[in-house]
Formats: sequence, C-alpha cells, structure tokens
Amino acid sequence: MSGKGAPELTVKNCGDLRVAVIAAQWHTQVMDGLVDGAVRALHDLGIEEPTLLRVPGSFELPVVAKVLAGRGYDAIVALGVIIRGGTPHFEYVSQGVTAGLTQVAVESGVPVGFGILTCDTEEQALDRAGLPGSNEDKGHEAVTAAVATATILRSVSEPWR
Ligand code: DLZ
Repeated sequence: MSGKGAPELTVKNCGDLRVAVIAAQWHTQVMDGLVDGAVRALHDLGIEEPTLLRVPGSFELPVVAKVLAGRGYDAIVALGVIIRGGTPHFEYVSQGVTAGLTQVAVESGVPVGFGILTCDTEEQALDRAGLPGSNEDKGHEAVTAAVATATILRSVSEPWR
C-alpha cells in the first residue's frame, strides 16, 4: 500500500477532545518515531493533555483500546510495529490487532487511529516512522485521522456546535 494519495486533513475545534495514545514496545527506534509523531500531532491540534500508555506488544493494543473506549475518550490512537519474521506469527499478530482495533471502533463508536506498521523489513518501518530521513510520519497521520473522525462524530451528535 502506498502513502501517495494521503489527504491534507484540516481539523478544527478539537482542543477540548479527550485523546488516548496506546503504544506497543517492540522495535524501539521505530516506535520512538511513531510516538514522537503522535505527540507532535496532538500538540499541533491544541490537545494539551493526552493520555499515553505503553503496552508490551501490538497484540495487547485492542484490549486496552476497548477499556479506554468505555472510559469517555473521544478518540484513541493505537501505535505498533510488526515486522515479518520467518514464521506465520506475523500474520497472526497483524490480523489479530487489525481485527481487534476495528471491532473496538465499530462496536464502541469511538474512532481508533490505526498507527500500526506491518512491514517486511525494519528499513520499511523506519521510512514510515516520522524520523529524520523518513518519507512518512504514520504516528502523526494516525492521530490526525482519529481526531478528525471524532470531530465528524461530534458534529453529528451535537449539530448546534
Ligand atoms: C511475539 C511478537 C513478535 C514475534 N513480533 C512482534 C512484533 O514484530 N511487533 C509487536 O508489536 N509484537 C510482537 N510480538 C509480541 C506480541 O505482540 C505479544 O506482545 C506477545 O505475543 C505476548 O502476547
């Protein structure tokens, strides 16, 4: 999947939204880039006090997202890096986290930003991590998409705003 074609999102009136970022811990250098990008995006959007939680691996992201979705957050952002190895484990973890996060978002009505990199190599992940020299900034993108979606949902439920 190519990053070409990504929209330039403009998000307004979102500084009061409650946002939680959940980040896995595998592949430290890439994860650091994703988390920095997410924090930068939240700052750019005027969201000053986000919650940041670290979980062991990507597989643990959906259960934490589910609990947070029931605690009044307006948007949740999940960050993880899964790199293909020599066994089918990559497919199981990737499918588990993708299906789990989708289920949380659809069943709770709370948008979940999908900042999960599923890459064949660490080089591919570094290129998407928002680090100096990276071509893409997926942590920043995931926050912006989740917050943009939260503002859309709020405009539907509170049309007078
Ligand atoms: C076990 C495992 C493997 C092999 N690879 C990754 C990975 O590339 N990225 C990631 O976020 N987590 C990985 N994990 C850990 C699982 O997500 C999970 O934490 C463990 O299976 C324990 O439940």
